[in-house]
Amino acid sequence: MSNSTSPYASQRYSARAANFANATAVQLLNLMDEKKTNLSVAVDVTEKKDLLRLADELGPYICVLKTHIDILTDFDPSVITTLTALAQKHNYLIFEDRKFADIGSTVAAQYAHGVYKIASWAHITNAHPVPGDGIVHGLAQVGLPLGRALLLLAEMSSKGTLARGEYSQETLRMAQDNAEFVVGFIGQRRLKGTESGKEERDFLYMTPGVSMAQPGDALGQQYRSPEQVVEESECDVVIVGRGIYGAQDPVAKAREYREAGWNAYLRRTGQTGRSE
Ligand code: S5P
Repeated sequence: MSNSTSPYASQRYSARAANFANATAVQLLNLMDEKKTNLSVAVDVTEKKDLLRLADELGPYICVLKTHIDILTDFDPSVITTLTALAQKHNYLIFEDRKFADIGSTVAAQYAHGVYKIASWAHITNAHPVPGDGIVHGLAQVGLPLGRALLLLAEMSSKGTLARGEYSQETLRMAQDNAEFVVGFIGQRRLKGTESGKEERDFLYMTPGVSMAQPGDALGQQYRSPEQVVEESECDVVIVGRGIYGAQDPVAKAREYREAGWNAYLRRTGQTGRSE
């Protein structure tokens, strides 16, 4: 087992479900152990046929499908109907990576309305904490009655990010104060609850910036391995984009990332030894 900084990092996902009041978080933690996967694929493609094909092909290997629905050039509401059916077929959750960042009243409207009506289909979405608690309250007004969950961006994977230090600690405080709806973070490492002066509680950490092949891209993205993310940094869900959908054989790559992420989790939780 690793030198755990958090009491939750050594627990199994399904055991941690009891730490959450939010039904979406409970569903996710349980399905991860059931399906034996902590892999999320970021399917950043611009045509609906590619999105839907990958969602179907990769579905058996993932716990979360991460979308940027607004990059589709040919979006129409049937995309949502099909995505929702695929999520049910393969038992994964949909995370729309919308990165809300405005005042509460505006984000509530952006979440509920517009072309995409994100709250009506995305189990999980995310927000930058930069506006203050109002952004969480605005999104919660729309999302909580629907049983949705929110992640806050505590840290980013990109070079030069301003989301660090005190900003990240304040993000943790904001989550602790709104834990019914905020189930976790987009971040690069598990933050210590005590660093914010509040009682330690369990949160989910989903981590992008993962590649087993590249150190980064030309636009500031920085990559780490699934082992670094899950074992060293004690994060829970590994998010992989181009490393999977950009490969010649996305299914084969998804299997590789799934295995790497899952084995790292087994070691972290003491279910297998380091030599295996
Ligand atoms: O800090 C972040 C947060 C996010 S959500 N860094 C990121 O890269 N992301 C997202 O993760 C990004 O928008 C993209 O969808 C995915 C990473 O894609 P990749 O192709 O670099 O693996």
